[in-house]
Amino acid sequence: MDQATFVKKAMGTTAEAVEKLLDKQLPVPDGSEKRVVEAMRYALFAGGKRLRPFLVVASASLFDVKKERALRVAAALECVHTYSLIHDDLPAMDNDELRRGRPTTHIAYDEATAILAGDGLLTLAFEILADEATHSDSHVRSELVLSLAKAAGIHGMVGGQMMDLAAAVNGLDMGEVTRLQQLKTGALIIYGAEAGAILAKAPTRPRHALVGYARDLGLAFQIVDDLLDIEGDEEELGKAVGKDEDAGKATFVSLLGVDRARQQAKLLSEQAIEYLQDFDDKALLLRSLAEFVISRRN
Ligand code: GRG
Repeated sequence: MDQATFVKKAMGTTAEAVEKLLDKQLPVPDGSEKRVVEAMRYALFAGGKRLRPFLVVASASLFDVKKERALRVAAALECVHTYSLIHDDLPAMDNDELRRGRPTTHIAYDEATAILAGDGLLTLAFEILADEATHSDSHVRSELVLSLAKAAGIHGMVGGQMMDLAAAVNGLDMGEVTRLQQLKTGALIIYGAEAGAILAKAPTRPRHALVGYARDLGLAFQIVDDLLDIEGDEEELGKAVGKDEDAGKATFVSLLGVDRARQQAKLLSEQAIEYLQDFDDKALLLRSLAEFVISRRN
């Protein structure tokens, strides 16, 4: 089996397990809250690569963490990611009508329900993490909660999104685009890789290695996202293309050009792999993921 098939298969297995868990966490109730839960499920079960959950499971597997624990953290992280997509697609933000190959949540439902569905997913994530089933040690649970709150919050994804909104007005240079992306997309990706180490109460050295790996992986992922916005296929991607250029946004590709951006993504992927040298064969999944991220078509 070649490496791309291997990693895609492993990602599929994780996606299935995470979806099964989320399905159990989110039964549709009878009362007036039924609509918001349906909207949450609509956004969650629309496919998606489940890259962030895979990072949690793959990083946890380095330390022989119990699979059920890793899957709960993976599910929580996917809830936060899906909330961010729902809110990002709203008319007040990116105003998108297509996501994961189908109408965005505010189109399929309505804006108020989409806002609530995002809020519901964000809070559900912390409910899952804080539950004893995630880890018997309350210090570990509290670290999982704290780190995710930081990654998703004002010094992470929300801060990055705010920078992005302001950037449409001010324009950005290379350093600023890097910082924006590290916050907006990078912070959750870093959390995914670090979560395995948190669950395992791993020492500083492997933990730092995972953070370094994920920082480079996140940037490579973002550069490829920028490239796909120019070269990708709307049907394959399941979302609109050409949005960055139309909005006059500074991206890695607008600043570096297509060829240098692609070279940079390759370099970052190789650099990410370098961080894994202490982990030997156990890190095969993470190494393959770094290669997959730069070859992906969606
Ligand atoms: C609304 C607080 C708030 C934040 C939104 C992540 C984000 C911030 C917006 C998403 C917009 C976007 C297209 C960002 C570029 C990279 C990215 C996060 C792409 C979507 O993630 P994938 O490719 O999506 O992992 P799937 O659908 O596969 O899960």
